[in-house]
Amino acid sequence: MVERIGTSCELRPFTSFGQTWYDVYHDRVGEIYSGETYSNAKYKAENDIRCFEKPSPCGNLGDVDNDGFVTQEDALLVANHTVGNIQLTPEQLIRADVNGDGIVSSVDALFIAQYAAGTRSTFPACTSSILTSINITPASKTIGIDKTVQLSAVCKDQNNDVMTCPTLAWSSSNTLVATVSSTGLVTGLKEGTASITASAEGKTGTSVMTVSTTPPPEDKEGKGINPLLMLAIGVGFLYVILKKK
Ligand SMILES: [Ca+2]
Ligand SMILES: [Ca+2]
Repeated sequence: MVERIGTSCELRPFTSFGQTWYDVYHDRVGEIYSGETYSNAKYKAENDIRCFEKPSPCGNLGDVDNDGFVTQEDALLVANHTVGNIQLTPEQLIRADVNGDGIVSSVDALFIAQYAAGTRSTFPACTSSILTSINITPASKTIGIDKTVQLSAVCKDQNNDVMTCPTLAWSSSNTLVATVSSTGLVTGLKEGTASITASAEGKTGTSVMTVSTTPPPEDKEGKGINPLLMLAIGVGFLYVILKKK
């Protein structure tokens, strides 16, 4: 069986001596001498070829060293961390917690090793959405004093898919200028600018509020009076006035 996993390796078959053989190319290093251990086997029999370097099943989870692939090197980093040989950075710790239990342990090292070896197809943490971004709309707005505007948030997960936002904490950078309620309703108080922030799970989104005594007119689309109607009313008035004379 020929096994090709991920996008970093390519098998190029050719026929020789009446049999199919394969060259193995790696997109980072070109042609490699490949077998299960990447050594001493430029031409391997079909049932020996494996190409086991592959990207993370979700986001960059498991890719502890952030080189684009989940390999045994990543598992080794986690293993060394759990026994105290090295200290992973906060970013590496996030990528290393592949079972999503909030701690980096030998279980994570095992799961990464299994994924890199092809005996595991995904990580437990991939199935749960991890908040990665909060986007607030409108991103900026000018409002009048004592006027309000309702902000809304769109949250996305590690796959850049929209997810249900966790409970957001709303805050204003200048509560003298504008306040914000727990549901994102902003009230202008005095002239100035305030950044309104929604945050959850270490992620934030912001919207810039400008409070002005002369805010731009509200969008009256759909509510405006048709000019032709205005004209008709004017003509009607004139008719009534003329008729009275
Ligand atoms: Ca890696
Ligand atoms: Ca873990």
